[in-house]
Amino acid sequence: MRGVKPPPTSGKFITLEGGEGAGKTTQIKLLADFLKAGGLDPIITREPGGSPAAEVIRSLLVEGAVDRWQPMTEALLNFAARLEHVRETIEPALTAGRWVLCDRFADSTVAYQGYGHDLGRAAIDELHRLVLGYFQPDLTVILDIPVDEGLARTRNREQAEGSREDRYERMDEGFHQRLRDGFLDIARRNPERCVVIDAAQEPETVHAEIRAVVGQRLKVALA
Ligand code: Z5A
Repeated sequence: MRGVKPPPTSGKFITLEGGEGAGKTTQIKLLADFLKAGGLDPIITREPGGSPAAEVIRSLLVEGAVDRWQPMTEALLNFAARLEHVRETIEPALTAGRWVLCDRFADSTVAYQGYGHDLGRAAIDELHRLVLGYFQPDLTVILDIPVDEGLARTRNREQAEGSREDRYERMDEGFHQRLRDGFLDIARRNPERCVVIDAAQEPETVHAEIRAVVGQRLKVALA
């Protein structure tokens, strides 16, 4: 039987990042199931959102009536939601020794608002220091996929579900390419924290690579 032997420390904070259709939601569920089968009790959370106040901000940003925000307004709202999420959900879970698996975190603000909307990495890094100090995930998995493949996946999903493209999916290809380049640049600048995985592979292959990375980087015995 597959098993997980966590070290005798507090919980671990793992984030999954990537552009549209990279498969974060799919992979977070697979990873959570694997960790549960090994005896851990991880929580799955997401951004924007993940605490009651942060979900209110998400409803403005993702499902709200406003179709176009100033990029800095969007960055500020994402960090406001993030502060609530960290204080109310993530830190208490880590202190209680639980693992936290998060669908997007601060790297998404660097990629979307910093690179995609041209606010620049330095401005987002400054905001991060102001709001969260040096708080960062223990491990960030960046799911990398060519822009056209990721967008094709989200469009297929929308056709199957009968939903409409969201405002980010409607952005031009240049925006999505800046996102992809941005995530790869984040990984290059933070090699101790970030690992890039080829997300164009089969879901089970991607999952196996994530499991291996979690074992190696977080020094846990996974079998
Ligand atoms: N945003 C921001 O601008 N600034 C910030 O600071 C933060 C966020 C935190 C939140 O959207 C939006 O907020 C997001 C960034 C912005 N922009 N958008 N859009 P969201 O939470 O509603 O959704 P998302 O995070 O963008 O998720 P996604 O890209 O739509 O999907 P995903 O989670 O990466 O993928 P998935 O749902 O797992 O898979 C997508 C489809 O592909 C689905 O049909 C799967 O069955 C299929 N799939 C998954 N993996 C595979 C493989 N390996 N092969 C084939 N098919 C696959």
